[in-house]
Amino acid sequence: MLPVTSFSQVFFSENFESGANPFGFDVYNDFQTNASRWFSSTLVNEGGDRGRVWKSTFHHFCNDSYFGHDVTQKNNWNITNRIHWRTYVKFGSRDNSPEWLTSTPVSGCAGGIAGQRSYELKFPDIGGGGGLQLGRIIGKMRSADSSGYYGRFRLYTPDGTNHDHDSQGAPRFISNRWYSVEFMVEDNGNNDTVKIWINNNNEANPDYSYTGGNMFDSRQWSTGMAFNHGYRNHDVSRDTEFFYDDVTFSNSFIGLAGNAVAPPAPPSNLR
Ligand SMILES: [Ca+2]
Ligand SMILES: [Ca+2]
Repeated sequence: MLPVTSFSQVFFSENFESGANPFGFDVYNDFQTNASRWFSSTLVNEGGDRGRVWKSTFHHFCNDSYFGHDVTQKNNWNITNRIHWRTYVKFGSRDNSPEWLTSTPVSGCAGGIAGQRSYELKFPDIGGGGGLQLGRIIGKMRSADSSGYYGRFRLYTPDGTNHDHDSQGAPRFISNRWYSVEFMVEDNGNNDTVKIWINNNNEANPDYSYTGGNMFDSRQWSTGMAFNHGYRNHDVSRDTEFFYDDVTFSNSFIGLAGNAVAPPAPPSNLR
């Protein structure tokens, strides 16, 4: 067993195995645009370690709306100076699929998203709304290059820094594979720390680690703060699929779900 402090607490956890939508969340954002041709979502059974998961399909059309599940911070969450967030994600259901294509403008789309053609999903968007914009911590699932075949996880901190999961050597995402994505934000005054783990159960060896500066202020993490799971501010040049499962927030390392065995590496013949 790993040692845990007496302050260790899982604030929220949902694996979609039982219950009904919105499951353990406070809110499920169906397409705000009320246009099913733009977006659809459903519960699907992946089997194996994942079981039931949430699947969203983004159709080739303009769309800039919330699409996922939200939860708000409760008054009994002992967040103190640290937040851990972990979720499993999968992009597409075929190998070698360009799930992260950037898009050419779509006729009729609002001009406001014209400058944001790169594939990007905000997942999660913590602290959005409610006047907490300045404290916003945003996870971004986005294109890693112009080919569309590779994705990355980028954590944006309120000081304006972008932390890319692959910038210290970790592999980028490919289609049709599950990835456990965990990050930690720890407020230590003017010497804050960000860590990111990808399919990684070793707390001491994150895939990305950075300490320095005043990146965020934990005094802004208070009851009612939003943990939004899913905002898309781009259109797509083809239909894309995004799956997620096992959403967990804690004030200590979460690691991999179940038996904590990392998933096998993709076959070497995949690009
Ligand atoms: Ca599940
Ligand atoms: Ca700070």
